[in-house]
Amino acid sequence: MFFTVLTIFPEMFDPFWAHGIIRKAIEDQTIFASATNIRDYAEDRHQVTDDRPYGGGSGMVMKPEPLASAIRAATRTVPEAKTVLLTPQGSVFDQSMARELASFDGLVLVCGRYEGVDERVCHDLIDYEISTGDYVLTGGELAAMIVIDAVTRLIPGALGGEQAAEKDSFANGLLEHAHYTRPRIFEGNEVPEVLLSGHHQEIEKWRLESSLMRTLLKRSDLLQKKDLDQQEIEILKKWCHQIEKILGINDQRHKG
Ligand code: 4GY
Repeated sequence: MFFTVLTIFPEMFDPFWAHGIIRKAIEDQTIFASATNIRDYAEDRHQVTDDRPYGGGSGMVMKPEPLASAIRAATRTVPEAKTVLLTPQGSVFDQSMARELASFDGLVLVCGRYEGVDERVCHDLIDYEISTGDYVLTGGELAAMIVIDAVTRLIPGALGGEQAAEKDSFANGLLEHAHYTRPRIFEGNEVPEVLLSGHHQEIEKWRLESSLMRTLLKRSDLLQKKDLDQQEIEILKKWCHQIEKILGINDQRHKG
């Protein structure tokens, strides 16, 4: 996978490329990553990348010519690459979008600054407009890092064998189960007994219940979207039954 970032602050990416899974993926040539300064494509003596908005108003707009030249240069280098603009106006980024982007040979990530990007560049040269969430950043750089990070860990070989991407949160549409490590008792709180038992089947069942419970309590929207399998349905029905029993007992009490 080739990542080409277009930005007026390429140095922001130096520490990002230099740590953890991203660094390892670059070293192993699982990904190829670069950040190019849009300013390098400005033709004027002062290498200006912004201009005043037509129609007036405060703030500046990203000029179309340097940005268009930078995008065309990047796609010439990786002709199969898709172009992505990071903007609050885009489709909200999620794990399924990360999977789709991971299937391409290259991504050109365009980071806007100022008040926005000239609409004609967006329209003619951008394949995907993506938002990482409903908030406004000062530029697209942090959002581009989020997309690169989430996509990289889905590329075969980027994660060590132990931490496969298929096993983790969202791979199955559920939140991750709770995690514990030593010590067995921390500030009076014990690790669930079953995790110390060595019964692998029991542990897997506990983890599925933990996943389902956390998803139900914290993100019931995910549970509504999910195609539940038979085992998951059984667990939810068991809880439902237990809750109905408790409510039944409570009803009896009130009748006296
Ligand atoms: N949210 N998701 C986001 C953003 C900043 C002005 C265009 C977001 O992706 N990007 O807030 N970007 C703006 C700043 C130019 C990008």
